[in-house]
Amino acid sequence: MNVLITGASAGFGKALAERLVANGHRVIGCARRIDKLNALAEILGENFLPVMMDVSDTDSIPQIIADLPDDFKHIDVLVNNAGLALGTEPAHKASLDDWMQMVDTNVKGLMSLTHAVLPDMVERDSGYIINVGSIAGSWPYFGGNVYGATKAFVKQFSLNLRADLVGTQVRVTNIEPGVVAGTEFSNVRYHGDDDKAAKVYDGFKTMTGEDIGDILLWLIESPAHINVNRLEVMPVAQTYNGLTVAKKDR
Ligand code: NDP
Ligand code: 8X3
Repeated sequence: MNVLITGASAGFGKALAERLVANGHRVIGCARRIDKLNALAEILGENFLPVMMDVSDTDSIPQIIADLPDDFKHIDVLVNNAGLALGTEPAHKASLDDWMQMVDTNVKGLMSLTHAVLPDMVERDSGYIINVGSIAGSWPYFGGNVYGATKAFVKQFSLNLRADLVGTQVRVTNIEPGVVAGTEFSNVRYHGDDDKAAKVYDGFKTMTGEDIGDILLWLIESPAHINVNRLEVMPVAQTYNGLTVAKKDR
């Protein structure tokens, strides 16, 4: 299969690329840091095609897809994984630039890739779009504001794609992970503050990028007649909390 992964230079995307190539698939690995992708290509060989792409530069995407070499042109699976959280401040203290970057990447980038790739899948009556959402798209938490809202968009967009694709063989999944350590996610969220980033994972067993890579591989290799609509996954240590009441003595 030909699998296009956005955000293949780190984290989940990189873990998935490694697994797919090991299983004989071809991967188009996209990200902004082409040096990281080239280093991965050195290891993974000719079945990994590094492609420089900024998903938030939405005007550039159709041409990048049109320019793919013949062997990689037909995309069987699109993994919309590129994304980021910026900041954990409450809304009244958050940076508007951070908010905009999250929307441009997590929402507009994902929409643009889907728009560029989906018509060919429908034409061939075959294909699979996997969107990487988050538990933050369903469960509000302090400081989650726009990040959670972008992932709520990703969830509902995924479900609405399922509705539009009725009668076709094209599949859509929204995977919604909870806390995953060992990727660059928290470091990006805390704008490079390694100490704050590390504290998020103190004192409990998290999931890892490799765990998510395994789950994504399983989805991609699952039988073509099964559609996993949504898949929420958390470390056992993470679970739901009740609603908060602000008491007067606080
Ligand atoms: P990482 O920060 O490790 O990886 C993010 C990837 O996205 C990088 O490859 C980065 O590449 C790429 N990326 C970011 N912005 C852009 C852009 N504008 N254009 C192209 N690529 C971009 O994070 P994770 O692997 O942990 O996260 C992957 C996805 O999973 C994200 O959508 C995240 O929201 C989601 N998620 C993460 C969780 C976690 O706890 N880690 C939990 C739930 C969901 P580059 O910088 O080279 O462009
Ligand atoms: C990231 C996971 O728990 O920080 O999407 O929202 S969490």
